[in-house]
Amino acid sequence: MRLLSHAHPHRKKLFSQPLEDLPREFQPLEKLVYLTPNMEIHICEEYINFKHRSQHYHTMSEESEPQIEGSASPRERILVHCDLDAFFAAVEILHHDLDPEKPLIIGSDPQGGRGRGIVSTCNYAARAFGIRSAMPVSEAWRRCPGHPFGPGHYIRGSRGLYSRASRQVMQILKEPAQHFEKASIDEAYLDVTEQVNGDWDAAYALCRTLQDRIENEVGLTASFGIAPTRILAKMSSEVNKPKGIFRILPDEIGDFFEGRSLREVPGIGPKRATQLAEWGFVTVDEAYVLGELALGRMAGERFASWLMQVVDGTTSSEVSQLRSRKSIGKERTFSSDQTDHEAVLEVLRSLTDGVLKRSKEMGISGRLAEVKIRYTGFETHTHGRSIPVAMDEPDVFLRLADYLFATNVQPNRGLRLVGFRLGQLDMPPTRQSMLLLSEEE
Ligand code: DCP
Ligand code: MG
Repeated sequence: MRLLSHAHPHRKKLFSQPLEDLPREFQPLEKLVYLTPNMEIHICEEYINFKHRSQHYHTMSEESEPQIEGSASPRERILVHCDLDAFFAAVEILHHDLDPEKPLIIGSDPQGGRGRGIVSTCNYAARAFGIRSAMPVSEAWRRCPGHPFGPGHYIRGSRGLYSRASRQVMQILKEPAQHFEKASIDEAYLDVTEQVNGDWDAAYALCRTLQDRIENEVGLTASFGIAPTRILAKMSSEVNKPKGIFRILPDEIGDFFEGRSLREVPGIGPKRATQLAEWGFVTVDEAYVLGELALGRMAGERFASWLMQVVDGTTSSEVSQLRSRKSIGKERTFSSDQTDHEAVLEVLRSLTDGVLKRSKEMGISGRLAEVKIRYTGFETHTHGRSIPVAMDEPDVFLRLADYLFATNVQPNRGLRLVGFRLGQLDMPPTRQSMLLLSEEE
């Protein structure tokens, strides 16, 4: 069965989707529409709860331009997704000069099979035993026990090593890309349309060069996906793993989804996939040919609309550090708990100043000021306030930090940590190319 794209050159579509339904990764961040611009907000860890948040966001898909054969049209982007192979395990193998042919499992202590934690990742030799990320480490041990019962080598892992390797790789990746976005410790999106002049073959060659550089300069192998949208690029980088490159040209999207399991689409979790399978849909094309209306009746309009867009290749192709970065923050833990709140406020001011300097360098502004206070005994509170429009004025945020601290700090309590975070970030599109990668502190 051949899939025909629903996309029409002049089709305009209003796409409405509740935020919670899609993974953060695929939410068009900058297009959130809030009912009340200056609402009170409550923040708990990274989860932001808006009192009066609109349930939906709306995005218009653009009218597409007529295409020039063999090259990307002005609006059609060439995106690259890079994902390192068995990342933590590969770094450990490199660092400890281990044999890559022997099964290596990174995760919590297996305690001879009684450990209660999970596996972070494992190398491909361990995957041959059926071991996977997020599997209970006791299950991993059952499949491939460690010394002296079996060949498994279990390591707890060291974040510092992974961060360092990640930084080296990201440095290589961001060099050629006008738009670069680190999406996690081992993956990044690049928009290379301009660099390769809209030429998909040149994009392939560029990925090969980057792959070689990462291997030669850092010692790690990476896989690349090249496609017109983020979600397609991400799916492509999985196809030829490890050390693979896979490309989906705009007119190959339908073929790509033929016979491909719905479960492989990022954003379709086990629950949704099981539900769809119960209705008889296991592959993407089976669900797609139903059409938006019929699928919507069963699985919900929003899901149906989104799936159609994934297959039509009309989901987001925006690459911007703002998509992955939710805030810029700095915090300080005191070597001994502080009772002098004036002194702590001074530290908070300097942290706030540092955050605003950083945001200015990055060309980013923000709408949300958040102060974090941790008391003796680890009790932690965060207090936030938003302003109507995004700004990068240090004075505004210094005043907000002062206010939030003064009105919320509990008198006579020892303070263990103080921090400031700028959230609800915004960045004019023209500044995006100036954005430099920087790690969260
Ligand atoms: N990770 C983790 N816990 C998980 C999943 C991943 O700690 N449940 C860590 C370990 C991985 C790293 O994140 O090395 C990157 O995740 P990936 O999903 O990209 O997995 P890998 O890079 O290990 O393997 P692959 O070759 O499939 O990309
Ligand atoms: Mg990976």
